[in-house]
Amino acid sequence: MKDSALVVVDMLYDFIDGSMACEGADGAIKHTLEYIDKETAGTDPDDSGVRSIYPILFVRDHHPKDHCSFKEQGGPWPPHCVQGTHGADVHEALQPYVSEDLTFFKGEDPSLEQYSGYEGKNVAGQSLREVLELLEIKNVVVCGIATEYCVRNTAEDLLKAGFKVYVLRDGIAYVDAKGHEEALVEMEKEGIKLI
Ligand code: VGL
Ligand code: ZN
Repeated sequence: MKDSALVVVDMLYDFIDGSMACEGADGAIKHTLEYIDKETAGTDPDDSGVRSIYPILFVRDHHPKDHCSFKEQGGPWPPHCVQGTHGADVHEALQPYVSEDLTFFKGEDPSLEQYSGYEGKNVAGQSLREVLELLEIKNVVVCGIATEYCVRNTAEDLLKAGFKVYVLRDGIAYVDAKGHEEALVEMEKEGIKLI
């Protein structure tokens, strides 16, 4: 698709095989890699014959060690994605596609839960939203972890902002199977396309 970007949400070790290992994470990474390969090396799916330039943006949960979402602070989660730890790193299979300008950090404020990557910031202080606008993106494909939390919130914020939003059905992993299925149904109702 023309004017498209892929947003990879929280494909980070703590959500893959760490303190919050999610169901389906390995499969989601594999599918995402296949999708990237197809989109960057294959023919354009809208058949215009023109290969699109397809930016890949990464969202990273990036918490201080006393973040309010952690159990010790009264939050719902075990400590995860603590700044400077391996658990906060993007999976190595995706590293070749990572660039600093297109990496957006969220959850850095100790007193704020931030599931959506939409207002995540890169090192230059630009938000995901700003960069998508600068790149004149109209269609956003979202994949990542976890369906019910960061994927859903990011996809919904993008939809509200006027982007066409697609979620890679096989490129997502989840905390809870029922929550995952419910989130997919809700997202579809709202106008997010599952592809
Ligand atoms: C997430 C729970 C806590 C997510 C992040 O990436 O979905 N979930 N922090
Ligand atoms: Zn988090």
